Amino acid sequence: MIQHAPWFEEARFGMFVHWGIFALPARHEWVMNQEEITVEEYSKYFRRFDPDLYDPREWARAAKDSGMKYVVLTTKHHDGFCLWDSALTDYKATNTPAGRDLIAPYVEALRAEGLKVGFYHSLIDWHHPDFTVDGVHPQRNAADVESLNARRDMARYREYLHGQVRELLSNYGTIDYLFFDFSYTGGHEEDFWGGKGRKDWDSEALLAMVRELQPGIAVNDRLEIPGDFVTPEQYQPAGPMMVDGEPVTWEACQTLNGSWGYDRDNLNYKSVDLLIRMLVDGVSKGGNLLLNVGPTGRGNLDPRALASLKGVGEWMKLHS
Ligand code: FUL
Repeated sequence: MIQHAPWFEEARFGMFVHWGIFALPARHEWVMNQEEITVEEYSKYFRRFDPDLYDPREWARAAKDSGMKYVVLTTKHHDGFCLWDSALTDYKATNTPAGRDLIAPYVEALRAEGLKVGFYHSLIDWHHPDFTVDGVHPQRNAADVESLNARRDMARYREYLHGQVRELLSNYGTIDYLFFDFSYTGGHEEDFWGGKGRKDWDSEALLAMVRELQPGIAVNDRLEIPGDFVTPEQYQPAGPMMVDGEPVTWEACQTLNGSWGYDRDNLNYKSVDLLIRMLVDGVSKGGNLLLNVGPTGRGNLDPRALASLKGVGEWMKLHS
């Protein structure tokens, strides 16, 4: 049990929301990376981001009706685009046609429905000019990687990362949950894909700041130092999860169709029956399920996602 956040294991079921300008190409939240799109080319989505159907109260009601107790939204995903009015960048919702901070109404909507408030925050940033180009960067195959990196300084990026986390945990009242994503040195000192991890983020200082600003927050394990819970991704653990022989708090995150961001033409949806089995399976092994939805570029939930949530909700009403 997380001593300072006992609600977490009681909650058992939450909604993950992957939303940002990657919802416009509607292929995958990694589209910038997979298609090696430059910052300049990608900015067309920034210029057109106009979520006229964004109503976080609808998200909150859909989560609540399906039996979920908390929601976790991507404040910034790996593409670097920020949904809130950060003072540290221009690459934010306020400067798109959306023209406003989209995190404030989200937080308010969850509180109104009695749901716990969660943020996802990407450690990786493919937009920031100081984030060095490594083996998993969209510009990894650029002819001039070395000269690109000569001007980049991870120490400056680290300051930006800490500053943005400070904003998010200072300006929106109590935040219950934080999902950092992700480190990829594989825990080794030597470079792994030119990988980034604990040292790049200064994980110890970052986590200490998080704990100071929000003493009751539950934080995940992707800073490459122990957090409050571990995060199996897109698989069901075989049994209760253990680290070094000790049982740990865990939460599996799962997609509806294999993609986290809105993927319009991907029809590979899990059935409601399977989703319920996954929830029961996880809970029977002592874990939580964080089930993902990827709202469209206009901000609404796709009818197929809504139908899945509704189906699980009907079962939850009778059996939870
Ligand atoms: C991964 C990310 O790279 C995915 O895009 C997604 O956010 C998932 C929950 O975590 O590591």
